[in-house]
Amino acid sequence: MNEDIKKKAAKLRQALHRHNYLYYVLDEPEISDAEYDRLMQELIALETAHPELVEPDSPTQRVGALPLEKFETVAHTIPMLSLENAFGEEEVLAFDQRVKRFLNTDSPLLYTAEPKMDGVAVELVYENGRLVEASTRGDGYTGELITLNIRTIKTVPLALLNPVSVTVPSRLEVRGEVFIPVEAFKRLNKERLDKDEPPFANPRNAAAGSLRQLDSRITATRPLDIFCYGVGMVTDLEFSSHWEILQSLKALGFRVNPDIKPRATIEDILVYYRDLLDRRHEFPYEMDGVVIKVDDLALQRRLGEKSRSPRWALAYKFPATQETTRVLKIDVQVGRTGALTPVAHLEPVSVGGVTVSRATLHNEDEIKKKDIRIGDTVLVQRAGDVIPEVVKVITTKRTGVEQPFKMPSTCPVCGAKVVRLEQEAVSRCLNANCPAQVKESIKHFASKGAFDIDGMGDKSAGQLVDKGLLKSYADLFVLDRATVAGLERSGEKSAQNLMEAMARSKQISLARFVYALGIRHVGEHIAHVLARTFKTLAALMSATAEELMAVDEIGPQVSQSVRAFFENPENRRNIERMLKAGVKIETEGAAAQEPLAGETFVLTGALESMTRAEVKARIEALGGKVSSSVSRKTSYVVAGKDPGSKLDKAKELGVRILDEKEFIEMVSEK
Ligand code: JCF
Repeated sequence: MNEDIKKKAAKLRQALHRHNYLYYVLDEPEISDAEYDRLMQELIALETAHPELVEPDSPTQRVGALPLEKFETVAHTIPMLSLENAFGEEEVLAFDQRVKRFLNTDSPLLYTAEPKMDGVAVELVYENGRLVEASTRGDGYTGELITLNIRTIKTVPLALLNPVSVTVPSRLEVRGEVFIPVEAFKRLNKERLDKDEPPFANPRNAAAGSLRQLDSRITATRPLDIFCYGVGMVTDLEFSSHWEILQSLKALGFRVNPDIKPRATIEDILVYYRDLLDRRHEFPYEMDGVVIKVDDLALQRRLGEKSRSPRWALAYKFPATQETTRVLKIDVQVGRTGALTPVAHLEPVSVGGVTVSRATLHNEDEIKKKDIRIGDTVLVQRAGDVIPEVVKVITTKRTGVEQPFKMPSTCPVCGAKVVRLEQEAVSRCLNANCPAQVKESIKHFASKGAFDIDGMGDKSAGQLVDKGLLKSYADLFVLDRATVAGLERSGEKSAQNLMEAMARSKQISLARFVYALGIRHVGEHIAHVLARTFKTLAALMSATAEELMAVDEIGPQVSQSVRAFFENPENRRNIERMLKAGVKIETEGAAAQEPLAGETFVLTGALESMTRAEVKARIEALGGKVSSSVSRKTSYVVAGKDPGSKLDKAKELGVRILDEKEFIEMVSEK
């Protein structure tokens, strides 16, 4: 192999590692996205031409690899101990006293404290500056090897940064906590709900589940992040304090929590704790307490460990968001799709400052698995924005009078027969006219991403259905003002507002309209895809299963569900009635606003007037798609300065090539 090519690849890898760090860890990029992409493309081209150059720590290898059969286990060189917990200031002050007594000193000690992350503890092993192994904490002594999954996390360095101040150690074990930031968690769960997948109960479960994937390509799609907080075995480096370790980790390219309190007295740490407790919801990540560590490593060594935890550290936990209470009764709610969800009514209890009187029990199997009975004393928890849930039954509190729950065989709302399909965990009421389903489908129809009718929530929809004034969402637009004004707790003014909101909502994009219909498996995203592809309602309604399946991202399940919906005569009638009542689907408007709908662009080289991110956003705003590789399906290749191999490929396949001027013209005149 040509030495120059080898050197060139190494240089590219190093540059990409650095820019990845500047972008993801520091959020301070030094080069444009276009430039970054150019470097990446260059490396991909080199590695494609010389596959023997590919190394596991190459920046090109973050996309995930083929699935494993199972995880191997690995022993930690130095055990990953857990932390002793404290739940009040007295316990923290007692810890400080204990440490001083142990060290036989009266002088104040300095502690470094950090938010305690509620995620998954991992260890990353670097040999000669490269990530070679990553594992979970496991039982503290052996963990599972999850190297492929860890590699997909953008904020984990695949190779150490090499600033002059820090030597590259031949072996470096770094410890940290993998987590999912709060906003990313909400987005992830929303996407899952849209796809009819069960949401994660909390960010911790989501992070753990994502790391436990045998298929790292799935992990690669999850918004995982990491904060590193310590080291295991380290060669060639000397540290004298915990704070210094954190600084060195930062210098080596690791992400270290920016909200750490360095070297403070125990009193100041208590102030820090109170402040974090007050402001915990302002942070982009969830924390469940504060970790307090003796800063001086010489003192840490003298203190040593007890069997399970170090004597030099303490986890001062936030007040529990789990409490025990009693299940008073279990009833069943009927959702928009007829799914029956058992809900526990609880003796009200304050969980982390919020009163909880109900908890979802998910479905029948979940109740069986946890063996939850009416009258049971249970542990309930509330995590973030999530609906409270029952963690487990305190079986020692059983008296023998507790009653097991049985799923009703008829719908508690309409009395229709309840059916549980074989492959499904849920039982359903199959009566499409069931008032509960109608209420929920109207609420969905009026919700933000759909018709966005302010004022058509629980109360109004509930009353209108109960009074027999609405039998489906299609009746909404024929409501008159007098009827609306006649609702309880609805004066003239709010009736007027609701009528105006409905009138305003009648002008609607095809994507919102399709989402509003409440077709199973069609969430906001899929509705957009369908609208973009078929452009008119008529075209979508008459699309065959094959035509639907041919669309990127649409599989047999969605295709079938869409077909079934539009084949149902009642649904077709409802749509007709809405159109008659003045609902205007902005078919042409949408087409005019999305002139690039159906077109796929590939970018290569840098534009002078726009960054790559801007180009992408502009194309997508106009309804087009950006793809990373050129194929016969590519509509245009946009070639800037220093284009890469994609330009050659485009020429080879006869794909239309736009230069910067042509591209700007295309996206600005419209
Ligand atoms: O954030 C955490 N969950 C966390 C756990 C932070 C730390 O600094 C830790 C830890 C577990 C053990 N430090 C040790 C020694």
